[in-house]
Amino acid sequence: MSNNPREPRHLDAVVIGAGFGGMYALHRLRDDLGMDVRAFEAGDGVGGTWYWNRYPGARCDAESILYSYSFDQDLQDSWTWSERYAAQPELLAYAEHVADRFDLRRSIDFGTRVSAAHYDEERKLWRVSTGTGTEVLARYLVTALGFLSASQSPDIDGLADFGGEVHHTGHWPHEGVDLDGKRVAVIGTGSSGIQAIPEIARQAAHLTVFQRTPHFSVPARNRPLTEEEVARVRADYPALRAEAGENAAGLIVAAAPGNAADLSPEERAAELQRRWEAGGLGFLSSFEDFLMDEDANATAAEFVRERIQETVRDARTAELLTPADYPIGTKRICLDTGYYETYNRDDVSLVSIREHPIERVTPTGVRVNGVDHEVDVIVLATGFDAFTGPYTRMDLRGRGGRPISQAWEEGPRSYLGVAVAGFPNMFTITGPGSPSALTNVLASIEQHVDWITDHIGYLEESGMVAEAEEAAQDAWVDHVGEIASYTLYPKAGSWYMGANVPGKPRVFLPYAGGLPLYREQCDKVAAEGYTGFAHTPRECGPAHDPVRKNPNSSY
Ligand code: FAD
Ligand code: NA7
Repeated sequence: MSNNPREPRHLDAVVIGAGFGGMYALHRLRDDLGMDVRAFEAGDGVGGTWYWNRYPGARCDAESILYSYSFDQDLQDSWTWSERYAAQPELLAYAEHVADRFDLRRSIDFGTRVSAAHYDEERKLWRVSTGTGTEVLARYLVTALGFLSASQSPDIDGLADFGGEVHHTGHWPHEGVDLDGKRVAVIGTGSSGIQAIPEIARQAAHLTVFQRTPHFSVPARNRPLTEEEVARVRADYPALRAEAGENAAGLIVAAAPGNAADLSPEERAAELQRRWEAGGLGFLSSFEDFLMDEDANATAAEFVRERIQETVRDARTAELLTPADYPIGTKRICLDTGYYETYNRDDVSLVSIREHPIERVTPTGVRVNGVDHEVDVIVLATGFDAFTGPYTRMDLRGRGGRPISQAWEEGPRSYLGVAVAGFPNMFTITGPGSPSALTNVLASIEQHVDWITDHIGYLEESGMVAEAEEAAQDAWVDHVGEIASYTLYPKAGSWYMGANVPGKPRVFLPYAGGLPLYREQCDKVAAEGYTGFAHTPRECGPAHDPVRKNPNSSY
């Protein structure tokens, strides 16, 4: 450590974010590698997504028994999920339980947003600055920023001058919002809107939904887990995790009976009906080629369209709610509880803003096509600047002071979704080019963090600095694009494609090859000595701390 009093504190590693990704990274680096690690978290608590997204109806749509950590058997055995899909308070309580159990909070600065992280090329250290004035130096920068943490608010004239309350689902007030007897507008009908709308309708005097694009939604069929189910899961947990580990999405779903064309029309209908009744993301596995073949996909899309028409009584509303111009599943499929039924209520109206976008927000409401819809509260369920937003909103600079926004000008570039050329010793959890968004994200997080921890352990032992090579990165970006091109995903204007953010390059952001294939490739890279990474000597001088095996250190 330097004797210079103005020299910032030296750490081995900085983790940014204390969601499920950052919490696990902190635990592995601090407690398994014995590194001096500090995590910085903008929120005042752990949990990330489940700390911020407290809107009515917020819950996971990967089943809780799998949407949870698997790395610690005792943790697994000590937690009992109450429902098939846990609601936000239970997910947050789980994150807090994990933080307590592994004593994570002592290594986290809460309420501390990282404003800048610059790589000091000469010293081979990351200089990290926060909004609270802290500055530290660290050998490793581990970004656990979340790929859905940068909320996206629409640029609508007059919104700032609205006289009532405006809340984004991704920043829901912790004390809740009293919607009783209020006239409420919800703008946006993606997963968050579709979860919130039935709940808000129950509370509000009147709900007006402003819809730009109808999304496909499948019943969640959420329910409490029975004691027998919990006991069965507990007895079989390792086997269940192993089974999920072989699934492309890290989930347990019944295998598809084949490609759609292999089945008769009756068999196709029966398969879709069975999965519709079972509820959940397994609907996407009705056919092996569900997300690859237009005809297969169209069969499933038509099935859902029929269910919408059947459920929604008003013909015009049903028509507006029926997606028509993109394949099902290529915008993130939504799971709902009574979403379509909600439009049968007299106190709920739907306004399409497809042909006539919102003209402006007035002090008392929302104007569309010359009609003023008077409301007291506006809920923005308008999503996130996915994957890249959390990076580009921070002053993140690699070698030569190059900002990440410049490196990613034409779309993000990464090697394996965990490293970026020009950003040595920076490791990204669920970064662009990783499977994350197309999987049970907890499974992806565990894979990423374990792989990154192994790599950092290797660098510590060998005294090296790692940087993704441009050629390896180019090949990975091509591979991500090629795999996406075999699917129907690029056919929708989705956040997977960056299409929800004006001016954002249209690039398919996650890796669509599935978690097992991804894991295989990462393992191969590691087994072969981290191919695709340039490893250069750290040349540790007096100003560069060697690893201090001090798991208890904090400052
Ligand atoms: P996050 O939970 O997003 O945590 C990132 C943290 O980093 C945040 O707390 C943020 O405050 C912090 N941060 C970001 N930038 C900075 C900075 N500059 N300085 C300091 N702190 C910073 N995934 C599933 O698999 N299944 C689901 O059912 C599911 N449902 C979801 C529902 C919603 C409404 C949303 C928004 C996401 C959902 N996801 C789901 C995805 C979810 O984001 C991941 O499952 C997971 O929680 C991500 O964990 P994370 O730690 O990577 O990121
Ligand atoms: P999504 O899925 O991006 O949905 C956002 C919704 O908001 C969607 O219907 C958008 O319409 C709509 N939107 C976005 N911007 C505007 C503007 N400017 N005007 C009108 N409507 C707009 O975000 P969610 O929060 O629902 O879900 C994100 C993920 O979190 C989800 O996939 C799960 O993985 C969890 P569009 O479809 O773009 O026309």
